[in-house]
Amino acid sequence: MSNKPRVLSGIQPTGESMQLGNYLGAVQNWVQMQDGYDAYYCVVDLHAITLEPPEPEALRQRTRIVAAQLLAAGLDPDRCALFVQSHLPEHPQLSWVLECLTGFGEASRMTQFKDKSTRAGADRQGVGLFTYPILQAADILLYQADQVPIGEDQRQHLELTRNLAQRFNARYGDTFVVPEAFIPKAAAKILDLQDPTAKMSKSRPDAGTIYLSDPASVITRKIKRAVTDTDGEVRYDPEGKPGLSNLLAIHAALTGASVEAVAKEFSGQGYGALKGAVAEAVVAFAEPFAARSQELLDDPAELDRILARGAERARAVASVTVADAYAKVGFLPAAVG
Ligand code: AQP
Repeated sequence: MSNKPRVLSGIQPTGESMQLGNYLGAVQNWVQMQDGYDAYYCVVDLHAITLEPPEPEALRQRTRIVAAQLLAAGLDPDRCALFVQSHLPEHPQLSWVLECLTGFGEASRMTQFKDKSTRAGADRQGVGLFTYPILQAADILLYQADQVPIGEDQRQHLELTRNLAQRFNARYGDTFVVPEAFIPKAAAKILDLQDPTAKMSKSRPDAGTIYLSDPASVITRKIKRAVTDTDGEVRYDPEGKPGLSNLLAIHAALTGASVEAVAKEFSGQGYGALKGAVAEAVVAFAEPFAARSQELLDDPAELDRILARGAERARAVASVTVADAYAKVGFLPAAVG
């Protein structure tokens, strides 16, 4: 048993690739946290059917793609447990108990549900979309995570997770670690390039989202066409100049500089020069990343072995948590033999 603090986070296998916001807002931190933490990272495929469910083969392929991309980003199966959520029935098992502790009004206040259900349209609002933050709470609490590295968009869900952990603990006795959010300062919310009032997302139109599998020419075009403003001054001002500030944040997060330093470097140069430099920085990251991801995808048997090892490590923790929680709730243990 490791005495390092534990970290857990997940990413959905929606779309054919992760997008730049997933990487800068979350995955970059996952990679950094592998050494100081006992790290569990999960491809949350159960969450990927909450909107329009993909074709079964597409879902399988997307799950492998995200896993390959996480490894290409720098996750090391010897230093973290990388696994697929649906390989562990413990996730829905715990989720049910947490659903029964969640208020209907409490779940209705989740802004991601409001956003996604509005975008999905009234006829495609499934109950799964409504309850997915509770499954997400189960994903986290199962592993007794101390820290959860996420983008700003997930802060409210983490707050729900904390509330549910505290509620369960108060009712049934100390069972769950109450986790803390770990949100990066610099790239907590990468914005849509075409609509900088919204976060960059796989479920938004393509033109505003940079996929890490996009070819260099597509990345460059998307950045050159990014919506900015008309005053022509390069300045970091997320409120007044969200589009431009987003470009500065992307550049800063990829190069390790501060947004202020990037703004200073490009001040007086016009938006074209900044966009060119941002495109270059994204391409310099995305090209080798895509090549490495493809190499890993070319050996699906090895990828599946890595995921099986990760699931085994995850199960060792998750099964203990579920057994404890179920016993505390009062479910009759199944007799052996
Ligand atoms: N734009 C973003 N900026 C910073 N962080 C972000 N994250 C997502 N978008 C941004 C972080 O990425 C992690 C994994 O996200 P996810 O794919 O599991 O779910 P999501 O937040 O719903 O991401 P998408 O791209 O918007 O997917 P769809 O459109 O399929 O729902 C999370 O930690 C998230 O904070």
